Amino acid sequence: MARALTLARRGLYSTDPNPRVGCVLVREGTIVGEGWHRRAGEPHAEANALDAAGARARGATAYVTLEPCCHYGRTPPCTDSLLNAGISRLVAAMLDPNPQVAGKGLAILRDAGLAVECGLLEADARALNPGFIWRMTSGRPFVRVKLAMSLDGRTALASGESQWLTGEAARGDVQRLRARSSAVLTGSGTLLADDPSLNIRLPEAERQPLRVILDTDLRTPPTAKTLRLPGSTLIFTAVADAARQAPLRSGGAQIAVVAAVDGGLNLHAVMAELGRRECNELQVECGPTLAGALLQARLIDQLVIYVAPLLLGDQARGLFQLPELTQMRDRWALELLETRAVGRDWRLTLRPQYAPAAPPPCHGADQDAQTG
Ligand code: AOF
Ligand code: ZN
Repeated sequence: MARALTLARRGLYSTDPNPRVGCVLVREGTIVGEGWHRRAGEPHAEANALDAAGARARGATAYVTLEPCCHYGRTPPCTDSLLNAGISRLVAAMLDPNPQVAGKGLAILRDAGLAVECGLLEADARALNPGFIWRMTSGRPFVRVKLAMSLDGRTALASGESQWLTGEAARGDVQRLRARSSAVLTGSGTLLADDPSLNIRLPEAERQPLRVILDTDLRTPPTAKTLRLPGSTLIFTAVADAARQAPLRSGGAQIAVVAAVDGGLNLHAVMAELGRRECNELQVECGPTLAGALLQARLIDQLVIYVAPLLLGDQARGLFQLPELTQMRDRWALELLETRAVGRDWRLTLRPQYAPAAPPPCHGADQDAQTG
């Protein structure tokens, strides 16, 4: 299964909106075939592994990082292929949260007489697909907010100048976080101040994530750099007036209208629409206004903060615009998940404490997880 997870990781930048999945076929202690899912529309991990194994798949055990599908999507059901190939035992790391599968894949294989187990290295399998799991279970993307700050917690000078806080290695790391995301989102404030490209400039990136701008009053200029780059841009606004939208539409942007609340957009409506557009992981790179609004809406699932070894002083801007706290017990508590050095900077990965617990573990994991 560890090998299957390694294979699945090869799809980190390319399977979207599908999950990253790997499969290893073992017979008499020998690997007879392996495969991974590369891209939506192309064969699933199991199909690739079966193809590699050929006749040697008969009687083998299949280790798959996700429950095999049992439905016709862009490709036929993997349960059929596994049965036709004569697999005798199947070990899955986790159930497929897709309601079209959700336990039915394992039930079909069990009913057909295979020995079926689920839950092996489940935590690792879940960590591979936070966005897919989140979207399938809640209808909205997994929201990762990336921020960069000085050691004294400042993101920009009072003038707004913020380039370049972090070093080259951290900026490369951000490129990789973008590359694994379905979409990269920013607010109109950042767009107007920095004119960011929001794209991926990595040789290994096979696709450009959707670029998303939250722009309540439709202030985005049709000349914005991000609109001219390959890939799609989606602007959320409260402005329903077609005449005001026209210059941006003819500049190539898609526009979605959502209601305004408290001077900003209804962020839950934005996330629901991104979920409908099959957005798994959403990377937010924004200023303090949007970061504060997302936190207050309890829509931040993960915070990635790069800390640069420099000081900007107390006149510089902070990370989150939030209502003043008058008592410590109202503080925003964060759980620190990881710290690591990235070049000359530090990367902190955190989870706001309000985040709901992970979905329950695989059914049957307790009775079936005894695999050698
Ligand atoms: C598997 N193995 O490698 C993947 C699975 O449109 P399709 O045919 O690609 O189906 C997509 C759905 O199949 C996806 O939502 C998820 O439930 C499952 N993905 N399943 O058995 C794989 N990528
Ligand atoms: Zn499948």
